[in-house]
This record gives sequence, structure tokens and C-alpha cells, in this order.
Amino acid sequence: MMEDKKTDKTEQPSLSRRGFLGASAAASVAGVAGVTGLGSAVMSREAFAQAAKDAMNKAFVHPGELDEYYGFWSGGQSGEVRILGIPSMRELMRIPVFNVDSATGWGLTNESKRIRGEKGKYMCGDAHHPHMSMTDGRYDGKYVFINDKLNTRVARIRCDIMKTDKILDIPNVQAIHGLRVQKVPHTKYVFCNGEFRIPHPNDGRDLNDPSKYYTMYNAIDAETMTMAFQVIVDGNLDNTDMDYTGRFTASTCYNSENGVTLAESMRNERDWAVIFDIHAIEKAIKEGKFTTIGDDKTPVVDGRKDAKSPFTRYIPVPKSPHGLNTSPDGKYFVANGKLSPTVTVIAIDKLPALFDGKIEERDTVVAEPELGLGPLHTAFDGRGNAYTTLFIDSQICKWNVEDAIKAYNGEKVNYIRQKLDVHYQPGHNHTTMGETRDADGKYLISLCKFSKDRFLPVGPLRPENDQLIDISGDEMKLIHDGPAFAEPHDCMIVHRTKMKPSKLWTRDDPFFAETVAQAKKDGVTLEGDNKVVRDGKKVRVYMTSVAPSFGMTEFTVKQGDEVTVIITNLDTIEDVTHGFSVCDHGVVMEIGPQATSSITFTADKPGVFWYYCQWFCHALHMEMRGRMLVEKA
Ligand code: CUK
Ligand code: CUA
Repeated sequence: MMEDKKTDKTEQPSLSRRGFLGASAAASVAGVAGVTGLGSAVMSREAFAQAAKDAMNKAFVHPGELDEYYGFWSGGQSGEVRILGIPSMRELMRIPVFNVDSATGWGLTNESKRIRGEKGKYMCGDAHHPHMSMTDGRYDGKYVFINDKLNTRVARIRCDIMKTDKILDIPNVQAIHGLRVQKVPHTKYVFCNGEFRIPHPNDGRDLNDPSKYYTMYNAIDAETMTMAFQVIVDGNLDNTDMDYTGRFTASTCYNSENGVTLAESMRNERDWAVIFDIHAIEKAIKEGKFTTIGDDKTPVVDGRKDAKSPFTRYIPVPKSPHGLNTSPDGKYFVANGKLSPTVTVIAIDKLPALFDGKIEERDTVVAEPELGLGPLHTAFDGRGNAYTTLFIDSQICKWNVEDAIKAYNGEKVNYIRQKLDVHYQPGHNHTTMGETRDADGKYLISLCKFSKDRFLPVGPLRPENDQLIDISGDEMKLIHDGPAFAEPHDCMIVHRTKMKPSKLWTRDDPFFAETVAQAKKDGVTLEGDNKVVRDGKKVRVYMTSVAPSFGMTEFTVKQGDEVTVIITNLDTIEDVTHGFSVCDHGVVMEIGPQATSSITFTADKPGVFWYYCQWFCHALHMEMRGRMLVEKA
């Protein structure tokens, strides 16, 4: 595992962070600025404090003002996605995805249960990588996709209503980790990595014969949210990204030993960046050259190393690489070394020659700068600089890509621009618009896994620390500490001009189309009728809501009935959301303005049960209630 080594082996003129411990934070950072080769004298403490203050003031969003960016945050093992305003770091919304949510009834309502499908019964998920759909390498404001490592799923969030609208169970693999979208010409595919190696089909065969295990690279059709294809690989896939030509994707891949235990998977000094030729894979599938696994229909091609297929190439990179990031100029894939202090820069324009057999794998590597201990992820500012998180050093290393290439070619140049302490142990980092052609180099987020002493203590479990860093100038400046609950592995920052969220629901929204179809069958007009439809032991209660009342102040059912309450919110005023909750039945849902929501439960005990609106909607919100009368069976 990663050891907290006492010395910094970096050859570049940088200081070991350990040397700073005990010094004040401001003095430390000033010290770093002085040794980064910027050629500047060490900043005085006062000058540094003033510069940081200026940056903070510039980023301050006053009450009533709006943020410049939407940040989409993964909620990690909470299973949700959060929307933050950047630079204020204010949390604007939470979008339940793989979790069950008591506020909105996500996972309880019929609409959400349909979307969650079979695996919706698992009330948990482990969300890592939110990424927005793109057109021509730019965010298009349509969808955000996110993986669930825990239950092997990928979800799609619609950015007009900011709700999850599809969840796909990925077949034949276990643990979806890295996820990215096709950037060019548009997001036709969502690519995601199956991480853990398993037998195929995983039905009890080859249980303890790891030589038969493997995992696969997966492509999902982004529009239909169905499987497009799978590629068998060696090793364990970690993170992935795509190029700006639409032909190549790359995944970091650890455990090139195909081992099962930690010791077995640590033997090799180098693992791989696996390159996938998407065009070659599409061609093979079109020609019917694929197999399938068990009953599943997904086309599968073999991209293992020994298969010497036209689909993959395995570029050796040191050692158990983790993050994989494409530079916004479209030139490079950067694989982050994790257990090596280096990152590996792969020239994308050399990949056609590699696939044609004209050059060797390592000939595509144009730089391998040494940055510090534990490089995990790299972000870009659109000005030729890269920002790599150093997990063990607890730093962000800013370095220049072209200078790193020169150094790799033997020139004496210093490619490291600055190292900034962050607090502490950063995983992902992300720049504003940095995963697109529109990378604007304004802010960098460092998602730190530990906050230690940065916040008031709150018991043994502490928040993480999402730090906002101003990168618009020559120097990085830390301007905000943001405590976060489990665990924002990754985020994505989108300029607000890219987004067009709806203010009201539309009555023909597919989100509740099935509920509308049921009402039609029952001869009910959702926009006006308030009535109870009995269908054997099934009872459907149709109600409208207009602040501050439900269309029905009581309804009667029999003990043992399966009751479905369908509510249509007729309010047309923005921001007037109602709720529907039934006491002592675990029933709760949100009904947005102009939406229809429904929920099904069993009226299992006789008596009077009040239902009420749990979403504060009006001065008479507390009066927005009624009675469910349950007659003894
Ligand atoms: S992973 Cu968590 S820090 Cu899932 Cu993108 Cu790197
Ligand atoms: Cu409606 Cu509160």
C-alpha cells in the first residue's frame, strides 16, 4: 500500500511538505511559492495574506447574487448527487439516485420505483463519477451520468428537471467504477469500467479458479440507456476518459498480474493504460464478429492482451495507475501513477500508428514527469498547465505539460510551477469546464478525503473537505474550505450559460407518463377529478392539490386494501411544491408544480390516519391535510 514516506524523492526543486509541518500555513505556502522556479522572491507573509484576501473577495457571492457555475458533486456512498454553486460552494440541491430519500419519496413513489427497476430494492449505492453529456466536446446541459460501484449500475439525470430518469444494471461485470462520456461528435456512448474480475457467467462455476476470471469495458447507448457493447480485458479497470476525435478511449488498469490478493497484484512495477479503438469495435459488431454471455444479448468482443485484437493496446505505465484525464486541447491522455510519483503523458496523435503496428506501446509516451507522492487525478486550466492531486503529500502540484515533454526529451527545464498544500489527502480535483474544450482556468476544486482539524469536531466521523482554489493567476490561492458528507470522489463544474433547468413541470412529461396512462384507463381527468377508483382489493385515490388544500379532505378504504394515491399539483406558481405523507405508513412524496406523483402502500390497520402536506407551501400549510379512514376487514 501507499506508505507515508518521510522524504520527497522528487528530483525537481520542490520542498518536502514534511519539512513544513509545524510552520504556519501562510508561511508554508509562501515558502513553496519561493522554490517553484517562478523566479520570484519569497513573498512576505503580509503580501501573501493580501493576495489571498483579494482572491477571496473576488470569489465572494453576496446574498441575492447568483453563482457563475453549477457544480455537480458525487455523493459517494450516500448514493446521491448534489448541486453546488461555484464559487460560493453553497449547496443548491440534492438529487437522490441510488439512495432512498425521505424528503422527495425517491425510491418510494411509483415513478421512482419504475426508474430504479429490479435493483431498486437495494436502498444504497456508491456513486463516484458524475459527467455531463457533450456535443462537439462541450457540455450540452442535457444529462449527467453517474456510476454505482456497489450495485454495478449507471444512472442518468435529466438536467431540465434535475431528476434521475434512467438506471441501467450493467450485466456480466461487477463494480462499475470509472465513467466518462463520448465527447465528439456528441455523447452517443457512456463508457464505464467494470472493476472486479469474476467468472462468466457468474453462476457458481469457476468459483475458486481466478485464472478464469476477467472483467470488461462497457459502452452504454446514452439516449436509450441500453448496453451497446462490452470488451474483455486483462487486469482491473480503474478510471477512463475519451479523446476529442471520437475514436479512442483510455482506461487505467491495475493488477496486470491478474492476481486476487494484494501481494499478488503488487508485483509488477508497471501496469497499463489500456487504449480502446471504438471505431474498430463498432466495425466488428456491425459485421457480427462478437459473442454473448449466458442469456444476455450484449455484444462482447475480446480485447485481452494475448488476443492481439484490433480493439485494444496495453501501454505500460507505472504503477497501479489511478486517474485518467484527457487534456482539453485534445492532445494527451494523462495516467496518474498513484504508487509511482509520476504521471504518464500519452500523445493521442500517436495512437493510430500504434494500432497500425508502426510503433511500440511506450513510443506513445511523450512525458513522465515526477510530481510528488501519490498522484491520483489531474485537471487542466486550458492554458497548458495541469494540476495533479498528490494524495500522500497532501498537495496540488501545478505543472506545465509542454515543459514536461521537453524535460522528457532531455532538456533542462523545470516543469513544476507550484505546489500548494491542501487539507488533507486529496483524491479528485476538477477545474471549471476543464473536461471540455471550454476549459477556462478560473477555479480548481480539491476534494480532500480528510478534514482533520479544519472544522469543529463532530464525533469520530468527520466531514471531508472540498477546497476551492483560485487558479486564474500565476499562483494557486486557496479561498474556501467546504465540509462535505460522504464522499465526493469527483465533481464537474459547468458554466451556468450551459444550463436551462425548467421552472415548472410540463403535464406531458415522460417522468410520470405511466401514471397518466393509468388515470386514462380509469377514466380520470388528473387536472380536475378527485375520486376513488376500486379495482378488487386495489384502490386508486385520485386527488388534486392547490395551496393550501388537497382536492379531498377524506377518503375511505378497507383494511388490507392496496392503496395507490395519485396526486396532481395544479399550482402553476414557481416554487410551490406540495408533499403527501400518511402517518404511520411510511408514505411520503414530493409533488412539484404541475407534476403528478403516486405512491402505493397497504392499509394494513383499521383506524383514522391523517395525511398531510410535508412541504411548506403556504401560510395555511399546516392545515393542508385530510383523513384516511380505514374500515375493519
Ligand atoms: S476514484 Cu475516488 S479518489 Cu472512484 Cu475517481 Cu479517485
Ligand atoms: Cu402544500 Cu404544504
